[in-house]
Amino acid sequence: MADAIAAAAAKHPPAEKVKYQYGTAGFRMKADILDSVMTRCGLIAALRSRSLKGRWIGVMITASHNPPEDNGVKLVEPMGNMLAEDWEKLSTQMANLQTPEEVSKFYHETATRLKIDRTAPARVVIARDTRASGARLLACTLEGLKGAGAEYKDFGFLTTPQLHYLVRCFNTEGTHQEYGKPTEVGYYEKMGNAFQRALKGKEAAGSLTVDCANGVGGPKLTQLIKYIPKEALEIIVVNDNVIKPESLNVDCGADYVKTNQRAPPSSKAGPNDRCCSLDGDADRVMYYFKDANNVFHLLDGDRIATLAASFLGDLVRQCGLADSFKIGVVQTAYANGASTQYVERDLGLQVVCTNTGVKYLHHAAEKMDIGVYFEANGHGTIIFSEATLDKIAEYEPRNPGQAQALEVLRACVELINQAVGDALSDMLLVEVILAHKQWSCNEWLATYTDLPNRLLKVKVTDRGLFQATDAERKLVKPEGVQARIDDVVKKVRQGRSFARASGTEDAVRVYAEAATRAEADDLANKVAKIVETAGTLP
Ligand code: 16G
Ligand code: MG
Repeated sequence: MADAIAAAAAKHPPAEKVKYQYGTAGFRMKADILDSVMTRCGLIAALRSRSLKGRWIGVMITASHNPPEDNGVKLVEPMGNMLAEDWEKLSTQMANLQTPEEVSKFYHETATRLKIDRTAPARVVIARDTRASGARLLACTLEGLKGAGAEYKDFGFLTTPQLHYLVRCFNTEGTHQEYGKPTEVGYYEKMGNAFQRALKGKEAAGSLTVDCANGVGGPKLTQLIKYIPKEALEIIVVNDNVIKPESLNVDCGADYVKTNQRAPPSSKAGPNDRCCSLDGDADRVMYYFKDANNVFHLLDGDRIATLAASFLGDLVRQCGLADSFKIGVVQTAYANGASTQYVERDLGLQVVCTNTGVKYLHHAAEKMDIGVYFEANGHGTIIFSEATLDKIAEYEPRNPGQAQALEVLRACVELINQAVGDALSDMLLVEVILAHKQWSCNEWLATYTDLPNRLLKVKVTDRGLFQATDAERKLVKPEGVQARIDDVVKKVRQGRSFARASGTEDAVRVYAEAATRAEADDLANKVAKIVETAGTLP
């Protein structure tokens, strides 16, 4: 066994002078320096599975919204969660070892230290997005899996959430928590059925145009549409060119729309046409439309969270279950202050703020009966605690009104991908809610008014100097910087601003919001200046 592991590692030596890091969402960098990382992730995935006595672990090869020449890999825990933090560290250590012998030694020493039975079965589900480098990197990963003697199932091209779905399905097969059929078709059937049941005869007003970022979401949405009757919802798929992988995320996709605050240039949507954009691996979604005056409006993750929280709140009340469980909303510091206020004051729900990154929000939501979690950038989902799920399943309605609401609630539970944020699932949920409320995007937008805000990126000598606390809303280091930020913030009406080191790029991000656009811009610039001065070493 020792030799097989060293032999696998020997096939792909690490790139010279590169420091690899399992970041916020796995390893992500230029694809041409990832071969060694993939093989070693194969080994780690196998070991992780063995540490859990052969439960299925997921490996997703993707770099999400990054440019086409990048790629990456992330590992998925048995219930579809992101990799446990101590295993992120092990992955980073493994990726940075130099020789095959060191890799083999690390594998065995880790197994011994963590009391992992090396003869236990190792089971891994693997998939990739549509990047040109994906086939090569898959082969590198398989080398690691084979070296470790793992059993694996390669599902070819999938969206990231589909892979998370499959992992959860395999691990819950035959239990009372069975999540679904562990096949790609099983995913479409589950979504399609749940969507129709949740609609309960309601129809979406007008069509929905979906920009798929020229990524894997395109062909997968085209499959999913076969399970959705056109009378219920007409979906127009655009930017679904996966034959030309160099067009991935270029001038389209969720990140383009969020960053540029405009529709993709290729968009042919007319006034009031409902549109949304997925990112490259379809785990985040952004809604938007142009109004009658051709003004662009974004309906981001905050909007999806508020829409879903208010709808679920109503449903739970209509079922007569209002006293049985509490709905909470999880946001990050990037959530617009107006959305936080809307949830707390208008919806009367609790808001929790966490660090940026899906795993932090997910963990916070797991502590709630019903946890609605979304980042402003469109990552997110809703999770129901086990006790909540049992109660919803067992509840006996007392009148036809309750029965109706309960059916919709149960269908929504099925429709929502509880393994991880899923652009396709989130999109169908939004469509269900808009259909029930008979709302257009205008009415959705009118629920509250966003505070004007500005996001800036500041280049610094070492972003590691910037250490934050309080869900990344306050800097503890460099010393004195937070006091200077507080000073400029307090002079601005409804001012709020924070700076945090990016987890994915070599930069510090500055966010500011205020009562007016001019004040928000001015505040952002002032805080950026403070950060720049503190972060530039003489
Ligand atoms: C990653 C995270 C995303 C987060 C973003 C922040 C996942 C799957 N993705 O893309 O949640 O918003 O990083 O990037 O966790 P930043 O640290 O560069 O601002
Ligand atoms: Mg993504």
